[in-house]
Amino acid sequence: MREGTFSSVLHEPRTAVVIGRWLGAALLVCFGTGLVSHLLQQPPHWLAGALPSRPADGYRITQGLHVISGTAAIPLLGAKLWTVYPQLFAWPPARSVLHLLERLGIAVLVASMLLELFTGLLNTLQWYPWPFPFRQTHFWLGWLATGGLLLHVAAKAPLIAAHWRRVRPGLAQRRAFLTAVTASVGAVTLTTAGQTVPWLRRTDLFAPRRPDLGPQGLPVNRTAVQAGTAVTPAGWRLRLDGPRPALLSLADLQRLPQFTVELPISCVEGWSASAHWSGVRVRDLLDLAGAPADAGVRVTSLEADGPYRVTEMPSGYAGDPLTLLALRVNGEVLAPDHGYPARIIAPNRPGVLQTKWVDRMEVL
Ligand SMILES: Nc1nc2c(c(=O)[nH]1)N[C@H]1C(S)=C(S)[C@@H](COP(=O)(O)O)O[C@H]1N2
Ligand SMILES: [Mo]
Repeated sequence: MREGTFSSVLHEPRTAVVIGRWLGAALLVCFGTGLVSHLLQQPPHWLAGALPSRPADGYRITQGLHVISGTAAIPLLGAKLWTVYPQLFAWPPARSVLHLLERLGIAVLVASMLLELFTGLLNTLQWYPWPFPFRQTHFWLGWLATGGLLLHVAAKAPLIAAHWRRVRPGLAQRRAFLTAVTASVGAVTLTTAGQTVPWLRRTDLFAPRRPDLGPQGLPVNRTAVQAGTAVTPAGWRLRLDGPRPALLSLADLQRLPQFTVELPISCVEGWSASAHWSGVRVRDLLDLAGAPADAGVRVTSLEADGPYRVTEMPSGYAGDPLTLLALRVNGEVLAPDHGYPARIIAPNRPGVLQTKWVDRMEVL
C-alpha cells in the first residue's frame, strides 16, 4: 500500500505508546485477577488446602476488577489497533526472517487478544455461541495473549523508550483523540461497573445484571425451574456422611445453633451482591458427623445434573466460622431460586461454588 494512504497524523509511535501503557496496565490487572479466579475455582491439588478464606470479600474485589479491567480494555484495544493498523498493511510483507517472525507474533497477539476479550464479554452476558468450553479456552487464551504481549513489549522496547516521555508541544489532534478514548473508557466503566460496585449502581445502565434485582433482593443465575429443584422431594433430609453418618430434617437443622453472616455472592460473570445469610455452621455439621479438625467436605445438590451440582470445599473454608449451610437470606426462608431448603455460603469463594439445593455433605 502506498505511503500517504493513511492520512491521520496519529498513526505514530507516541500515540501508540500512550494508549499502549493504559492498555498494558488494564491487561495485566485482568490477567492477574483472572489467575486468582482460576485458582480459587479449580485449584491444583497442592494448593487446595492452602487457599485462604479471608478476606471474606476478596473474590468479590478481584473478580470485580477482572471484569472492569477487561471491559475497559475493549475500547483501549480498539484505539491501539486504530493507531497502528497502517503497519498491518506494510509492504513488502516481510523484509527478513526476523521481521516475518515479528509479524506472525503480532498476528497471534492480536487474534488471541480479540478472542479473549470477546469471549470474556459474552461470558458476562451468559451467552456461549461456540462449541468449545468457555473456561479452559479463556484460561489458555489468557496465557497466549499475555505471553504475546510481553514479547511484543520486549520487541518494541527501544521504540517505547524513545517515545515514553512527552515532547512539547504535543499534537492537538493527539490530545483530542486521547480525550475521546478516556471518555469511552470512562463511559463503559461507569455504565457497567455498578454490577459489582454498590456506589456505581445508579449509573449501571448496560451491565447484564442489576445486583439488587431478583427474589429476596439478589440476582439468580440458575433458577430452581431450570435446575429441576422447584419442588423439594417430600421428606427431604440432609444426608451427612462421615464417621458418624446422620440424616437431618429441616426442623433438625433449625434446632442446631443458628448464625447470621454478611457475605457476598460473587459470580464469575462479574456481578456481586451482599446479603445476610442465616443457618448452621458447616464446621458444626462436620463435628456432628465426627469429622477430624482438618476435614474438607464434598457438597452435592439435589439438582439432577449441571456443572455446579457437586463442589469440594477444602478444610480452610469448611472450618471458617463464616461458612454456613444457610437456611435463610435477608431474614426470610430461602426462595427456591436461592437454594431452598439449604445452600452453601462461604467467604472468598466464586459464586459457582456456593452450592444451592444441598442434598448431601460428605466428610473428606
Ligand atoms: N446446585 C447449584 N448451585 C449453584 C449454581 C447451580 O447452577 N447449581 N449456580 C451457582 C452460581 S454460578 C452462582 S453465581 C450462585 C448464585 O446464587 P443465587 O442464584 O442465589 O444468587 O449460585 C451457585 N450455586
Ligand atoms: Mo455464577
